[in-house]
Amino acid sequence: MPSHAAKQYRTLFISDVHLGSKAAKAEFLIDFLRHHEAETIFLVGDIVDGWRLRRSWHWPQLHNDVVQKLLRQARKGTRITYIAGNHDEFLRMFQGTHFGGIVVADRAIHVGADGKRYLIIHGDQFDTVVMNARWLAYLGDRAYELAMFANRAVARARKAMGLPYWSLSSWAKVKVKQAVNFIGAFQDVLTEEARRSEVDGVICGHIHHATMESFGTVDYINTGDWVESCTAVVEHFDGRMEIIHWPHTKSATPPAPEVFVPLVINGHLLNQGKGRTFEAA
Ligand SMILES: [Mn+2]
Repeated sequence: MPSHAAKQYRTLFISDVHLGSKAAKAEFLIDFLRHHEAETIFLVGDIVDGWRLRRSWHWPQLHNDVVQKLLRQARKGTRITYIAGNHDEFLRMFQGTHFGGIVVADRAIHVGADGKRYLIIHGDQFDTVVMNARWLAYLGDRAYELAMFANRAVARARKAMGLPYWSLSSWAKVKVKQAVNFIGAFQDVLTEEARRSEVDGVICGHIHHATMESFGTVDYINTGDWVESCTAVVEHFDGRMEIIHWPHTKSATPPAPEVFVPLVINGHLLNQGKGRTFEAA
């Protein structure tokens, strides 16, 4: 049923929902989709978290509702392209196929209303650690837990020996700095790929960091995520791109207790969770 409340856009770009993980803010995304409709939707990867699903099955009705809402929009004529990410890379086997009107692809070119051409890609393809040593990413979670555990033990030992407290914050600062450097490196490589593809911009996800920047002649746009920040990118009918930060509305019932999904790439923790709790494997 078309909603009167929905704002109309030319295109919506959404990524990193991680359905199948407890951290997915499915309810907020459904609310967002209720308020934002478009002729074309690009799902820019990691919509379904196959890694989490393999480790522990978590598929509540709300996650189904997201899928159903998208399928319904496809039936109503919205063009939907599902770009595979690293967490839903099983889809890469189905490139070019359709399911329920949704086209699966590894990458796509989108032509904006203003004629600008964008490469749409998740972005993990350029992360050699994720591609070649997937176990390192798994290990990343555990390594972080271990580091925190070790820090507490060290703090206790130092206290017992009458030594001043060694703060984790300096260590954390270095980590954050590395994460910022990583974001820069990610932007560089994606921007370079856009240049190679002879397009005017790149729209990607993967690092859960929504931003819109210009690097020389190339626009770098990251859609963010629906695990923590609840962000999406919209294209207006004149081709203007905009990041929408969807507020966690009061009408929505409180989300399930926050489960922090650490995003570890190249050994760097990229996202800083609020409730730092870890899901049992
Ligand atoms: Mn990803």
